[in-house]
Amino acid sequence: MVNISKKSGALKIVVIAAILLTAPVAAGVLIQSQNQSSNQFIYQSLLLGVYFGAEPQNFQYQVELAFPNLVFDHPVGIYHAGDESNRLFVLEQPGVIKVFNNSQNVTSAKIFLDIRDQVVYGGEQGLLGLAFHPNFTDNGYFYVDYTADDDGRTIVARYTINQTDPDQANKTSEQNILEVPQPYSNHNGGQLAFGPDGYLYIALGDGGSGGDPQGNGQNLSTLLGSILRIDVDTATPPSNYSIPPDNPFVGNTEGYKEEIYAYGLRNPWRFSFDNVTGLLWAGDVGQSKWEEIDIIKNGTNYGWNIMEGNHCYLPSSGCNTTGLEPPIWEYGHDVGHSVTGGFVYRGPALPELNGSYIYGDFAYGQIWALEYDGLNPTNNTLLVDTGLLIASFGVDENSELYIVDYRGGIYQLNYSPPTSTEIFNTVFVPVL
Ligand SMILES: [Ca+2]
Ligand SMILES: [Ca+2]
Repeated sequence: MVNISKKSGALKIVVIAAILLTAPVAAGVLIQSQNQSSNQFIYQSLLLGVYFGAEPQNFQYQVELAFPNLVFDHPVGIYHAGDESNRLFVLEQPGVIKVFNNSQNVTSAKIFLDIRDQVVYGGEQGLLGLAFHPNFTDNGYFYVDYTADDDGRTIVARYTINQTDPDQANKTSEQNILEVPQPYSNHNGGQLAFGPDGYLYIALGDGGSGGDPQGNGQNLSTLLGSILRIDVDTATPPSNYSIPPDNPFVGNTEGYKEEIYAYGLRNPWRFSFDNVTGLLWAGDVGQSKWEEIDIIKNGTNYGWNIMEGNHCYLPSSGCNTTGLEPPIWEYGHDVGHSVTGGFVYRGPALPELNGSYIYGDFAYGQIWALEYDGLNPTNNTLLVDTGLLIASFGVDENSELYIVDYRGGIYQLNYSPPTSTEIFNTVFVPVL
């Protein structure tokens, strides 16, 4: 936290001058862009405006352990089942799903599924994704994405809940939906989610190594480097799924994979649907310079490995960008090293973040709020620099947001009003 009262005399004069010059403008812009008018928010914006020239950081947010008694083994995801049971499910990368009641004072989590004997774990391999069927309450189906222990291929499989114990999955119920050979151990994607259309979306990275040596990102004849969309409620034998009729390459004669929904992706690490707009948001991890946020649309090419973010990658200059969709936001490796896609915030606890896309950096631990509507200038705000290894974000049945720290804890964002000291410094310093 930067506090004006801690600054040296000379710097203090500069800061005060900056305050006098920029505070009203900055505050006005922020208020307009947020379209909010509560006294609290105006006041928060004034604080932001005051500090805009000195420290571009919203110091009022912090993270705290959401379930202080629970520690997980390399967690990479948190989910709810959509069954109004108020349970949360945490994905442990070695191959375990834990379940617990969504209560701050919960003291233990149960093992919901343990497939460690089928999963190869380490680096970017392991149990990487979980999605509950939209009709889970009726059919007990859920889907996982993991790296197989025998050859490192990606498996997307369906499991069924134990009929007599809702906190137990039936391990022998596994039905493989999709298997994808992996040429290298990294860039496996892994996110699964059902869209508002009822179809299952699956993230696959470019296969791995560095720089996409096989050119999988731009190759429509491989499932790698893509977000897939399949219909798991209708099977077209021998597949255990069918192709949605409006998938972009349905019925093509070029040998393109009909499962592909969007492509040109390097390693989409966490995507999510905004449950208000239905938009699909993804973080795509960069190669060596640029991390990016994309809004994923049907049939669209996100550029890898021709481009990394908004920049030519191969070739390194003068690349042909025709037909390539740029990210809606990017940041360089001077800021962070590995984006973790999050969620458009729709929870009740932090209404000032409603509609902002909350995402982070795995390596450096920042959490940002990105405001994007395709019309107005995109606004990216650092909420908090956590020091966590942000493996994932997740939401509960109330759309409240959680942050998964790879070292074991589940965190949530909270907001603390400015202290009286901050009020004094912020409001009265300019008139001294
Ligand atoms: Ca791989
Ligand atoms: Ca891209």
